[in-house]
Amino acid sequence: MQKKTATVVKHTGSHYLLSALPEWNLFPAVLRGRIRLKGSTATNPVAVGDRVVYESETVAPTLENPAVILSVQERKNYVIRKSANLSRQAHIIAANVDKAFIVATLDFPEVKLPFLDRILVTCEVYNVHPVIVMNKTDLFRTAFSGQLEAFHRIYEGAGYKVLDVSALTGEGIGILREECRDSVSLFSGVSGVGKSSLIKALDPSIELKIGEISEAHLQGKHTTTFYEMYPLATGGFIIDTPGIRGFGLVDIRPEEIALYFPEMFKASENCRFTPCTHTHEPGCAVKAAVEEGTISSERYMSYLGMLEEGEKYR
Ligand SMILES: Nc1nc2c(ncn2[C@@H]2O[C@H](COP(=O)(O)OP(=O)(O)OP(=O)(O)O)[C@@H](O)[C@H]2O)c(=O)[nH]1
Ligand SMILES: [Mg+2]
Ligand SMILES: [Zn+2]
Repeated sequence: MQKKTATVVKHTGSHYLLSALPEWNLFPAVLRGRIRLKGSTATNPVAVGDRVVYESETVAPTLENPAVILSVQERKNYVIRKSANLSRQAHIIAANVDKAFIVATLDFPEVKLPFLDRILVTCEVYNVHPVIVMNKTDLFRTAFSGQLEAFHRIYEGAGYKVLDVSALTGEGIGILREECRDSVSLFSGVSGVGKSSLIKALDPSIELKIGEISEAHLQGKHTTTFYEMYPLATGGFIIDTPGIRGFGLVDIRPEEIALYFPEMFKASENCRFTPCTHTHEPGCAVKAAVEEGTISSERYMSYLGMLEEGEKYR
């Protein structure tokens, strides 16, 4: 039997689908026995985006005679989340991604900045380049123009790229498509922001389910239930994900949190004390920047929230 490598493009619960990227030729595979990753508390040892070594009795494995995954190759990076803050178990969302598009909408569902900031911190911790995608601009261009501007000010001020797009009208889709070319990117965000709709807009030939927004709660209905990679006709691979519910931080100590707010990390060079928690210390350059308005108070509040929570759950 020959050993070969391929990338995991989907995990359905009972089996995995693999393809030898950049080729797109899917075949099923299973885990034989237990693959344990050293020091990992993850509930899933193998995630979408993982490169795995497998063996197969046939050239074209089938569900009756699937390939067998033997090991997972070292990851370039990965994105992980805890299901809840008190939970010890963590779930690897995806591995080996070049970019993460963090999709948000001003409303339907309303973006919660502390939640968005958690996702951004997680990207920074795991070395994944985040790009913020503000979807449904067709609804906000006029009605929410002040909020849209404020959002840009906060996140561009923090050093992030913010793309305004609409899966409905096609605004910004060409730019997003260029951003996806030549890379493996992850689409993340809460349910109902339009992750699947955007993927469909990027490549209408991709078959995926799109949900509705519940009238009662103005939230999504968790339509996408699996992590799945798709090839884009114009180049690049994208991973659609189920909407994130809770997002506990993993592997990060309270005193490290500020390192992952790029604008605070930069300003902290001028704090009088090292380490500085940027809360009560005299001569704190971060607090000074917040007062001057060069660091947004929203981002600072998110930071304080994470700090407090981090201390509570130690
Ligand atoms: N007005 C407007 N509606 C949109 C846009 N993009 C998506 N929607 C709608 O938002 C709803 C949710 O879209 P989905 O693509 O299923 O959202 P999702 O983020 O994939 O949601 P989950 O799979 O549940 O995580 C659907 O009713 C879409 O038609 C947009 O650009 N403008
Ligand atoms: Mg979806
Ligand atoms: Zn400080």
